[in-house]
Amino acid sequence: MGCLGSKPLDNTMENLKFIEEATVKKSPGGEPAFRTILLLGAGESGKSTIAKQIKILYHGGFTAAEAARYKETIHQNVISSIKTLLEAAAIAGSERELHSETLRDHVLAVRASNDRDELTRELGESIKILWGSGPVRRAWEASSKLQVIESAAYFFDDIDRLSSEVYYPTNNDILRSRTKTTGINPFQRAVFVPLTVTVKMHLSCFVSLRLPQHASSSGISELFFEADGKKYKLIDVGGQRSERRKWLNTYAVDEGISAIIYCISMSSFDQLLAEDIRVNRMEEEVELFRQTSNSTWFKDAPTLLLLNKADLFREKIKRIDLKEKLPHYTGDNNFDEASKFLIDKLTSLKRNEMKALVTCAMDSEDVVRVVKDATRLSQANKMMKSSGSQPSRLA
Ligand SMILES: Nc1nc2c(ncn2[C@@H]2O[C@H](COP(=O)(O)OP(=O)(O)OP(=O)(O)O)[C@@H](O)[C@H]2O)c(=O)[nH]1
Ligand SMILES: [Mg+2]
Repeated sequence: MGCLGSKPLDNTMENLKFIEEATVKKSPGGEPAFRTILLLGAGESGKSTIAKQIKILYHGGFTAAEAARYKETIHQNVISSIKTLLEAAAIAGSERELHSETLRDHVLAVRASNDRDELTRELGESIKILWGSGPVRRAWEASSKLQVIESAAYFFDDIDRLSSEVYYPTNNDILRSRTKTTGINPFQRAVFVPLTVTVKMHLSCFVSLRLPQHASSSGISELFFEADGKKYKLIDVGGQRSERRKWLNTYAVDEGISAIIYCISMSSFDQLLAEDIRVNRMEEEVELFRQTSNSTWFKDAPTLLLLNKADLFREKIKRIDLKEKLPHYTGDNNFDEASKFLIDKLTSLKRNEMKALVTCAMDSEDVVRVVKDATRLSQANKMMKSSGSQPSRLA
């Protein structure tokens, strides 16, 4: 059962019922039966994590099949992270230490493993020993220069549990897992064709298309939920450069976009962009926000800006001097002062209605606030565009 007095909607059958009801109820020119909220932001800013939290809050969590797929993802995250750290340690000159008697066999075991392998007890033991070693710790401390997921330490610290034969991912593990979102499946839009019979006739086809595919994409790209008696569709897109041109496809949905939840990672100020390691992540995020929120297509949608990963930011500023990394920042390494600086800077870049929140996507209370504000913005939006003309390019 979902919380907040909401109606739980399973991803498949219940979602289809929801769509069918909404489609039937919609009258031409009338109030739409549900409103669409779009999640935007650069890669790894936390969009899918917000969507997962909403699924936990409003659908009551994940099914056993979904959890099994997340288990694979988590194992892949762990193996690829330790391999990246080992490579970095070797490049940083720790190869001799890695060949020491205590580490050698464990290094070999990890290097011989494949990202898609199962995380066995033995491999888990090797990772545990390596995670406690000097070369890997030093590589982790310099990890903002690497492409390693920020949840890696959380996973390594709990490696015994994760590599156990009876391991079953908790909601927290699932929230920490990482898969890049790729694309919006064009078939998903076909569901909105007002032919309920189509939905019925091709039920199995639609069900399979809408199932999360954790192995190849993030899992949730569309999620339906009901809050305060109103229905919403949440669209989660991929944020990496190659994915952004697909953002405009979201305009082809029937109802138009009633609000945007825009994620920016606060902890990205010292990180390098996965797509181009010459670029600072936060600079990319700020410029992308400026462009997107003033583009012809998105500028009128009320925006809830999330300064996300506040927990990581809070930890990071204990050891990294913000003045050195954050252009134009002259204040102290103080959380409130730095957050205000970022909010002011980002708010000044958007001309139309927006509200900013500092969030940690791991924190369900924060996500409850996000839903409250986003649905309020969505309901207050009287300017919803209906689809029809599809834009060609992001300005
Ligand atoms: N500690 C912490 N980790 C977070 C937070 N938000 C997201 N993450 C983690 O950051 C990683 C990336 O998050 P995603 O939600 O996959 O990012 P995304 O914006 O969907 O990325 P793309 O799909 O590539 O566009 C995941 O491992 C999350 O667990 C947060 O507020 N705090
Ligand atoms: Mg994603």
